Amino acid sequence: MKKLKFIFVIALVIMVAFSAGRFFFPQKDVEARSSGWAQIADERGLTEDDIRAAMMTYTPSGMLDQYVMFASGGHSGQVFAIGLPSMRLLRTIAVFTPEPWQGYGYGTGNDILEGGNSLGAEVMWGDSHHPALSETDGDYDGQWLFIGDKANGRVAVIDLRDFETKQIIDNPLYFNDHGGTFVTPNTEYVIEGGQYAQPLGSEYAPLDSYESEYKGLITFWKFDREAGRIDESQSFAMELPPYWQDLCDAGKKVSEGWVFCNSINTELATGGAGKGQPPFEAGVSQNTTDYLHMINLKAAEEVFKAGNTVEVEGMQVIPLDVAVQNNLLYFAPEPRSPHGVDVAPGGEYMVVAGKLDPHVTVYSFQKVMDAIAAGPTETDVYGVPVLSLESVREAEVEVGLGPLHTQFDNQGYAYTSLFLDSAVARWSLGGEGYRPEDGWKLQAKIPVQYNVGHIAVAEGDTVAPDGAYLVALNKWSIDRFLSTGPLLPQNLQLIDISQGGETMQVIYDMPITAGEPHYAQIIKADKLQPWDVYPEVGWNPITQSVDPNAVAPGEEGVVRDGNNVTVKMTAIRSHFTPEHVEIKAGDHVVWTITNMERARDATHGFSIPYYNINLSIEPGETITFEFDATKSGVFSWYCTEFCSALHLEMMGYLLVEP
Ligand code: K7E
Ligand code: CUA
Repeated sequence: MKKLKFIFVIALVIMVAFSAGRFFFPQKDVEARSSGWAQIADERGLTEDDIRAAMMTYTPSGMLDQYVMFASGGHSGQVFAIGLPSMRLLRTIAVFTPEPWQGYGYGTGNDILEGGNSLGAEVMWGDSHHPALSETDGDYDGQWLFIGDKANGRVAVIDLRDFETKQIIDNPLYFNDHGGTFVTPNTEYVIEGGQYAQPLGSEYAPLDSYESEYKGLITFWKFDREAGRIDESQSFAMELPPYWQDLCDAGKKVSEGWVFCNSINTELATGGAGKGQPPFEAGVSQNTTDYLHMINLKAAEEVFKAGNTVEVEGMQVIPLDVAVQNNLLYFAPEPRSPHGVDVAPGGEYMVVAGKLDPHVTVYSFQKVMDAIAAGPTETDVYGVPVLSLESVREAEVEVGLGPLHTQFDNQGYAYTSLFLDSAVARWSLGGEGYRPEDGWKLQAKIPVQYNVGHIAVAEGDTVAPDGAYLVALNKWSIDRFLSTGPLLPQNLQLIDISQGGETMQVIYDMPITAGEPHYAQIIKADKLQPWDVYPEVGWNPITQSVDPNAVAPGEEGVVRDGNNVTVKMTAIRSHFTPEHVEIKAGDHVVWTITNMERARDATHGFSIPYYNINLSIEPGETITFEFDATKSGVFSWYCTEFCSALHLEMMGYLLVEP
């Protein structure tokens, strides 16, 4: 049936092309061209599905993509901006790791990277995990992007006007995180859930004191939109039992004001294989259920504002007993070793998938509220009230092996990644406003290659998902690409989910040579309004305003004050002014360069050997860098971007006299 339909469509396309061609061109040309398509398909062994996939993704030169996907760069520490449906990599956004092309960390970006020093120690990489686009009324607004660093417990803020990182915040309480970042529906807070329990701050405590001295954690970073920065003074954390809080999601619409996190290791396992203890992987998986955490953020904010906190390493922390007394925290059992919790578009349902359970479990927010009102009758060992699973469960849907993460579309379907099956399951939400006619039921499954972790649907975690496309972020690619030795690329697969029912099709495989891709979010391209060039000449991208030290034409030169030398320089095709900078060994140099260009894409680079200076100065941008002239000699600088025909001549000499 599908085949017939396809042949019909192709025939129609050829007929239309043919008759149009007859009108415009001599008949012979059209015949040659139409037979050319079929011949190419034949020669390359392309199936009908392949041709359909090509037609859906092929993006001719000059045609722009419909969506932008912001994908975590894993332990590259960066974020990738990828166009959909072409799957073309548009930009690497430098975040936790220096990035040479953008000059990030080689004269610029250093302050931002240093802001992320971990308790004062220099950390020059990150394991970027979950990107979160800023939201207004639960919908992406295209203004800001946040991402967490699991390896070092940090959070970064990216401005989508110039796709550049503006802030890295180190959580002084914890050395790692996983449940970050997620935002509340109006981006009041950036949520950073913890992961591996530890004593708060940099304290030491032996593992046999785990139950009392090790703590779980969630941090609510207050985002100041006006300043474009996280405001640490308005941020707070909440102590949790030392389970391993894993992934979080903010409530939305009916559940706005609440935050949900899954957890593992309610067993309180501390490892110790070889010392008579079960190894971690067994110790952490003994219980048949762990605890879904439900946090009343609105009420927690009140407790924080009332000063009912303790200070640890400069952070305000709501202690666990205060959280319990103030009804800020509730638990409900969740099936074995869950990985994440995802809130449905209307906020009525929270979906949890247990890695060791073939079902997804759907919790009803209304039932949670009812169970809380009825008064929980049980607590966990730390005194946190536990709601019974029966009282809050809405549905259970068998989806397959190793279910992990869930996303939603605009047709009332949910999609869950199946790690062990290497597949994505589509299932219907049986609730009102979704697909009550279908009930809570598995609808279709599509194999992916291979070992899928997160999935991302276009705007699939907002209050108004687009559907259309799903990207599977696969950890293994095995046989999908030419071999690159024992280390293979990861595989992002684009899936067409527009047709509903049982139909889904993989339409593109994108190898990505950075691992491992964790989460991604996909935003409609027209919601992004990046600048073409910086708004005014002399712009400082850190302050997003004109820099008082910007250099105007005619102001260039070298000024000495004792051992302090100030260099003021302009750059415009194909010339740096001044061309010579003559200083003395031992000088401290503060050097400002303003790119005078107003033309789009007219970026100049700037590099000084030995001193590790390497800049990218975009049109209108002003950059200031400093160094101590510790070595005398002759250092030629040059523009590293091939900006014009006379680009090779865009150079100069730094002469450091002994
Ligand atoms: Cu890899 Cu969200 Cu850290 Cu799941 S995460 S797969
Ligand atoms: Cu400027 Cu090359």
